[in-house]
Amino acid sequence: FADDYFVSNRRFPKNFKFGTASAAYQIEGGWDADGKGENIWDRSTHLYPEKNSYQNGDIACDSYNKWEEDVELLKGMGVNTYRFSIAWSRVLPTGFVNSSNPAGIAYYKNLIAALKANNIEPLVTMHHWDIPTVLEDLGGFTNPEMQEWFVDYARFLFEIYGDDVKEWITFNEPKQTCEHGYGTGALAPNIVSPGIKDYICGHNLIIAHGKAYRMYEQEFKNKQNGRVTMVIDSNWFEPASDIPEDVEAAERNLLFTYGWFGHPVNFGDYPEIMKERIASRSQLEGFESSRLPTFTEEEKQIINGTVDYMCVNIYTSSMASASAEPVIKPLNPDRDSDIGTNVFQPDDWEPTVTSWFKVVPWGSRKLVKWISDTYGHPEIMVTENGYHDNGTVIHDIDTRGRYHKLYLSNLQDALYKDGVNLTGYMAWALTDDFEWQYGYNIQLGFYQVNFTDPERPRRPKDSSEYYRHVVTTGCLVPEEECID
Ligand code: PNW
Repeated sequence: FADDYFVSNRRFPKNFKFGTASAAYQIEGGWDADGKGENIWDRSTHLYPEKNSYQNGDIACDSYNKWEEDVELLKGMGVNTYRFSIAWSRVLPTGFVNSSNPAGIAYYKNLIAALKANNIEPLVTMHHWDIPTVLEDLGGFTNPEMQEWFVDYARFLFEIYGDDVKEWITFNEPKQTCEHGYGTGALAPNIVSPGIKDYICGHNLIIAHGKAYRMYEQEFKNKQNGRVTMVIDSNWFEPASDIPEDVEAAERNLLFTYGWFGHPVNFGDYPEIMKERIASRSQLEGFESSRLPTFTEEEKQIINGTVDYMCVNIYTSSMASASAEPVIKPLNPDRDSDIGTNVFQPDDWEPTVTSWFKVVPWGSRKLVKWISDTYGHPEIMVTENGYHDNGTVIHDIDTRGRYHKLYLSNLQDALYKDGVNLTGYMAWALTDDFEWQYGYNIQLGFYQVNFTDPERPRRPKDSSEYYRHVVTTGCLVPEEECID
């Protein structure tokens, strides 16, 4: 992007939700502390260290012990919202509701109370990739029973925390959970079954979400008055040219990515193009029925309209162009062939340390505009956005600081110029953390953590100052240049 891009000097609305986001496995540590059960990330990092950069989250940022310090950092930063996740196996060690763990329950009770005492609203994710291994051994998201196990877990959370938590997220990034947990195998539980188990996972997860939403509606909504939603991640896909085939290729990628989950929870079914293409390729591959499962009429009713507002995690963008129909490989289906387009990132887009991650601020504006247009102008929250480096850079104003500035400026244009009802922005992340398969080699925090020091000290990076300025003033530029 051009360096002369004009950074907006307008102020974000007074009630805009600014915060940071995190996930239990990435920060807590205490993997077997005080009765916590094993989850699929504990198992993956212990049994398959080679799949996880030979590192693990056994201690991570030690936020299980240092949560008060983290709340102090949040308070110092001036955020009004904190997004975090509950480790299912910390509160329910086996995953089933008959196994509850008082120490785990107390941990989140205390955290929530401390946040609220500091006027920081908790935005709570129920599942950020870490299901208890007992449930995984029963098939995890490939077992339809998972729908009911999740509903039971959700009810347990609403009962315990629902008087204090008013903003609930059922699932974080089901695309990652299913595509990489059960398709490519890059993420725990590291199951390799592309084009089959990834879709089965998505199917059960969507119904689990829908059932949990309905249960909240029926059993809690009128006394607790909270909101329930799902977080969906997607790249923006830019057509490689303006020929109709490339425009269609880009749209098709958005539908197979954001729409895979966004359509069912808004409209009650998968996008037509997904159903058509997977069914027709499945048939050519010799399957009796589509590899993409079908919702029953009853399931459609359950899932239709089950997000109180929409969420998106944004990191980067890609270009898409039309391609010849990928060859039929009956024994090796995969999601990319189901999409059937070329996807790439041009060499002249600004790189980061991560191969798939180029800095594309304008893509964030287009993505939230697409979500707004596609789903009837709902309220939208950006629930993650952040910049990868190798974690050694303290003076990160021109990298991470600039990244947040440019993405926020584009998002603000979506709000003020495109009429997108954007109400919040959660930066990933407050502190450096365990970055899944990359271990500690990639980092996104406003605070550096020394992972070789048993005390896990936090040290501010320069970007923390910038983000403090943004959230406390609502301005992306110096306050004196900001207009109201
Ligand atoms: C997010 N992609 O995952 C996760 O929600 C976080 O837990 C994670 O730490 C964060 O990204 C930072 O990397 C993603 O391939 C993983 O586009 C991959 C993609 C996007 C998001």
